[in-house]
Amino acid sequence: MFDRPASGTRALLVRIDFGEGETGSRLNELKELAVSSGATVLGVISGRRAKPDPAFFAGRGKVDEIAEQCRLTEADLVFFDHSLTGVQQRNLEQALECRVLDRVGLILDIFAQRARSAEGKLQVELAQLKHLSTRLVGGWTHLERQKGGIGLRGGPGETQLEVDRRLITQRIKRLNAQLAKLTRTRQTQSRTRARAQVRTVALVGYTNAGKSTLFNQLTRAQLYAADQLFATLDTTLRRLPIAGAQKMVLSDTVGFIRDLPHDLVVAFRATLSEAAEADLILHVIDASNPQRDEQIDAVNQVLAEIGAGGRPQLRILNKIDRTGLAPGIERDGYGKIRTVRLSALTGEGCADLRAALAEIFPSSAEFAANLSPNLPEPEAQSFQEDDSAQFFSAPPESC
Ligand SMILES: Nc1nc2c(ncn2[C@@H]2O[C@H](COP(=O)(O)OP(=O)(O)OP(=O)(O)O)[C@@H](O)[C@H]2O)c(=O)[nH]1
Ligand SMILES: [Mg+2]
Repeated sequence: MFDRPASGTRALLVRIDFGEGETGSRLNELKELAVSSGATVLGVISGRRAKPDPAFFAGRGKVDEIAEQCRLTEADLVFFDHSLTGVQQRNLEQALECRVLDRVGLILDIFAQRARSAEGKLQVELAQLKHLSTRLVGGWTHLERQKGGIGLRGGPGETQLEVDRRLITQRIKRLNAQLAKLTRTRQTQSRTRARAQVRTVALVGYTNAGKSTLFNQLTRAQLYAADQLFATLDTTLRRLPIAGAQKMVLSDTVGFIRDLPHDLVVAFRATLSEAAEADLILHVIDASNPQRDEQIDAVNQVLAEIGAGGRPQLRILNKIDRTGLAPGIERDGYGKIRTVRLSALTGEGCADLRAALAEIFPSSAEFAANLSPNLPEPEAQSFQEDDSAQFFSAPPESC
């Protein structure tokens, strides 16, 4: 049903500059996205325009150039690093005689390939359907209008478009109901953790920043970490034992990206709730990436969107082994810890992060006074080891 590039798809990439200035790193990211989806990149076509053409997005000359390149390279697919309307996508497919996918479609495709858990799969399908429902336009053969009688609603008089819309709406409803069930389970688990006075620490960051590598380094887990975008999709929780600190669980989750499709953020709200409700967010930053400031902004924007903008945040400047930065803790003018510089890969600076966490969540009385006044006070109920043990598995000891 969905427009998925098969692995080995031969793709051309298109990026038009609408006056954003630098396009080099954006093009690199587009290439990484395309490769992460399993495509082979044949070439990149860039251009410049004042504003998108309503019918073809690019100008007529540029469309001809892309069509020519499609013929020469025998491409099967053209990725546009932009949002295309349904009409633009259809017109481009007709003009280029080639499949066309936009940035949202591409990200959704990668998510669809990576989803493993039942919840992840439901969330991706929901986002795909919402995306699809906004793009149903006539003109694609499978969506051709059928002849229907005036005034007839439903049944044989329905147009194919209406049938498609109705089916999609029904499926969205069903998916929402299934997801709501899973969300309730997640809420029960998180209430149990709160009752057990377990602090929740969430790893959050731009895709490929090194969250899973840091998770593995801290918990001795063996999560999949790879030099590709969106290696992680499902949330994983694990106990994070640190001497002198309160009981903590650490969560690793999906990475963020610039212009993350809103439907995807909404669909992933349940997964992202670990971050939204965390006592502390560890914002992992790839310090070696020249785009790190833009990436920090993109992450903060998504955090705000999921209601986590106000959560206490500690910045982790990761990959210092590539930058020449020294490991260590940075404090603000009041002595509060703001940043930890480390390398999740080599382990340098990880002891500083442990020390920082022990300082922020000391096992003795004053909870989190060092970081933020808006941390919730722990509830009075006692900790039930057996209750919470089912939600995370403990590594042998802290590393
Ligand atoms: N040099 C260096 N590479 C690192 C470091 N931390 C992570 N990496 C590499 O960066 C790549 C991405 O790491 P991941 O841990 O998968 O990143 P992630 O943030 O979980 O990425 P997604 O799950 O895709 O969002 C991998 O190739 C890691 O080996 C580091 O401190 N130094
Ligand atoms: Mg990851």
